[in-house]
Amino acid sequence: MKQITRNFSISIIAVLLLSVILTACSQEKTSDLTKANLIPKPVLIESAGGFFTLTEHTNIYIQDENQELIRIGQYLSDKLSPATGFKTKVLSSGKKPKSDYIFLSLNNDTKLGNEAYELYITKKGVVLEANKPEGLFRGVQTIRQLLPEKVEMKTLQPGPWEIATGKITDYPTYGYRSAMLDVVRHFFDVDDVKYYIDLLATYKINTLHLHLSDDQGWRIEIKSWPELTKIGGSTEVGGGEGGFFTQEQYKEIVHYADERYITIIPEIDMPGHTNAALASYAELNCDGKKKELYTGTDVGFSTLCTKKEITYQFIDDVIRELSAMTTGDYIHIGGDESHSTPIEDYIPFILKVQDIVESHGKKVMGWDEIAHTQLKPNTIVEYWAIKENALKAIEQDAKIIMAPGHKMYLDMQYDSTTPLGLHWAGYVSVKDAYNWDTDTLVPGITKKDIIGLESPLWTETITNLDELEYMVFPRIIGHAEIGWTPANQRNWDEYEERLRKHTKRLEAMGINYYRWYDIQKENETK
Ligand code: IFG
Repeated sequence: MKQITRNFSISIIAVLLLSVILTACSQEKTSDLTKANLIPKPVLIESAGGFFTLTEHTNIYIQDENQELIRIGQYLSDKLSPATGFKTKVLSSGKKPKSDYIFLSLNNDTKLGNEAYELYITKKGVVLEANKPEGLFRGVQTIRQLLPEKVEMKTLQPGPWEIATGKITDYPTYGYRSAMLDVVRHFFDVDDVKYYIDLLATYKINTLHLHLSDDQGWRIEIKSWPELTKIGGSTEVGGGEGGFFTQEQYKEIVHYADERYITIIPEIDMPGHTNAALASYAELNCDGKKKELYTGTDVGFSTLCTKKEITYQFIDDVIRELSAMTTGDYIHIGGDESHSTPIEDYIPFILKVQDIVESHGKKVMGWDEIAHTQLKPNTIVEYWAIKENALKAIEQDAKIIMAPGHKMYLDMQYDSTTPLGLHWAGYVSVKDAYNWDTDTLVPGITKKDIIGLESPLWTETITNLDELEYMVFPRIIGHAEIGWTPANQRNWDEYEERLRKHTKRLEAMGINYYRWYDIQKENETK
């Protein structure tokens, strides 16, 4: 008898213990939608104080046979199914049922722009409306964040899958919200780039600038100049095997990004940062001799031969082939750190390159140094280091992308103990990356001049996705909020609290993010 009693009491204790653990793990559940932990923070949230519960009976309904909406619905279903186990169907029924629905519809309401969306959540279901499919796709990221963090897990998790009821009206402050990935210093292959694109989409970032050529490598196949990848694509910083995208692979990346309403902007850096091209073709060098391949991390030592006609034939071929594969309007021509190109050669060179880009139906983007040249209309200048260059660009009515190294460069160390990265622009803490405003950072660069911001990750010291995640997260999440949420709705203390809670979602996504708060605790206890 005693044994049965003993077993019974053990099992009671086990059940109690399990229920305590489960309750502790379940994040604080609130029916107050305004308390939802959303990043970027939406413009307007109203709470209705109840819950909608997603179940295996919930389906996604769209208004008609719109292939884009079907694809967006399927994207959401695919994001939900691993953790919920639900096979949420996408049904083009034209109208929503009485309950158990996520309804996607276009409302042709142009007033808030192409990325705006409205979410109406009731106990019966969720309605997501937008002017354009792109807005629906941004709203889908919000739906993901309204569900418990564990929805991002790749393994089956217990429910319930509740979303607080209410209304969200949301739209971005800036139309250009971008990340830049340097696939040259260390090569990141197609799967790596797709993986990063998916993370960027989660935070409503809408552009990925790919840095495809530099001193250490040439990373895009150009059929009319095959040695560029055969020789120029054969190494990287540190002497590794490098790599490159075939034209098919580049098109695959562009398509994958387009399906997430992310525009790819390819960069061919010139006239500086060109050693890989100079090592691939003797005729591109002024002295007619190939350079040696370079696997170090110096900058500013290379230049195309601006005096030779073949240089412009080369550039024309490269831009022609690249433009044909690029769905976006812009080609980035670099133009940075051309310390080996005399300014009197640099200026006419950039002029000619702008004409070449335009002749292939694209517009020009460049680092801030290109402002030394007469800029074509619609040219966009990326402010990264020299504010005087940005001001020169504004004098020419060019638009500015804010990418100041001391705020936006994700290869900057967090502090002096960061094992990866550089610090020529200073240390960039999680707070430094967030706690500033684009429109007031540089006197003379004002809201009317700025079309958005960009978070560059240069990869001299970054060799794989784990290291990329460590340097990029969580700082890029703050950048995403700066690009989306109005400045008067942002402040560091409130954001940091939201970001700390958001780390559970980063962990559910398996992201190797930098745990800044531990450091802060250490500093606080010092
Ligand atoms: N500056 C160079 C990059 C890279 C970077 C590392 C620009 C525009 C320093 N140019 O940033 O090639 O080396 O932080």
